[in-house]
Amino acid sequence: TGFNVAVVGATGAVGQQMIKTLESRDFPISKLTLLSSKRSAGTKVTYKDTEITVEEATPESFKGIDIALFSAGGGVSKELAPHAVSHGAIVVDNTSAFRMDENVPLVVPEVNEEDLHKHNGIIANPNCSTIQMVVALQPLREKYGLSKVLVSTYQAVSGSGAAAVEELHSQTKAIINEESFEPAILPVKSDKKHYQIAFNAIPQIDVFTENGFTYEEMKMINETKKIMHDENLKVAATCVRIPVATGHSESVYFEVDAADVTASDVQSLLKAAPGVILQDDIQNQVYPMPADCVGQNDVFVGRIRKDLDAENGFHMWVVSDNLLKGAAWNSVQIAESLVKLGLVK
Ligand code: 11C
Repeated sequence: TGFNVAVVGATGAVGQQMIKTLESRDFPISKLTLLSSKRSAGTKVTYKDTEITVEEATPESFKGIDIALFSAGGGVSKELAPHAVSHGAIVVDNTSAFRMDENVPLVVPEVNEEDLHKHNGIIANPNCSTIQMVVALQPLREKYGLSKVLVSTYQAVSGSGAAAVEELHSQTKAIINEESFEPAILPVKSDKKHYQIAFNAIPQIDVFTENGFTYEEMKMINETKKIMHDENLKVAATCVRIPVATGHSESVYFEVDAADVTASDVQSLLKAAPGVILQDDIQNQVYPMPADCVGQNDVFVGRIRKDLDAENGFHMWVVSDNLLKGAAWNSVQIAESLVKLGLVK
């Protein structure tokens, strides 16, 4: 016995990971329906030794579906998620379409699982760079209070999709072979200019907003406040794309309310925190790196140290697989929480 589950965007970078995660978690599924755009329909995907043919997603695809995991872009979610809900499905949406909608809970189970009770059919999965940061900050916030967060990211190209990973590979080869190439995707496919990503760092993820921050930076700021239910939390972000295929890294500076907290207190707390693996032993050069975190569901934290000037300030380094905890795993984890809380009909 189990649920009728649909994955929308089944052939994409995140959709593929969702299918693998449902399988590895042994999620209780009676029937798995795989949906995509017309272009990718017909693709065959193996799930638990069974071959499933991907079908074109239409409003009628959701008849009889209990849980629909969406990761096919904001436009598809806006169009089809309401149809899924009207057919009685619960939607877990991994796009930015509904994240800031006040009727839609924005959930990271380690932080605000209880918000699931307030759902109206749609639950939003936050942006990847937000998720890994709030998992690492939440235990500190709970115990010591949190007043300020300043984050700089070092984000992998797979956050921008499979074509961006291909662009990193082809540019790297071209440069090594001293061949010419024309950047066409990064930083943002739809923006006016494109820049080299191989052997480079691009301080633009998503397009710019009117205040000088990019949308990616504003997602980290607004989503963190919403997930933590704290409009007064001070948050600022600088998001940078680096030539890593998968695994986002973040340098996070934060200030706590409590006095006399030590770096070792922070280490002990994070060592025991759900979803966190502490890798912090500078004597032995132990710290997290994206190459080591690919394929793992956890959030890895290291380089914890006290600021030299600010009494309540700390620095840490946070790394996670952006396609897993940042996307597919957090979505499946939300589905597991919905089942656990008895919220799926
Ligand atoms: C990136 N964070 O690394 C983006 C990808 O809002 O779900 C995820 C975009 C989103 O480019």
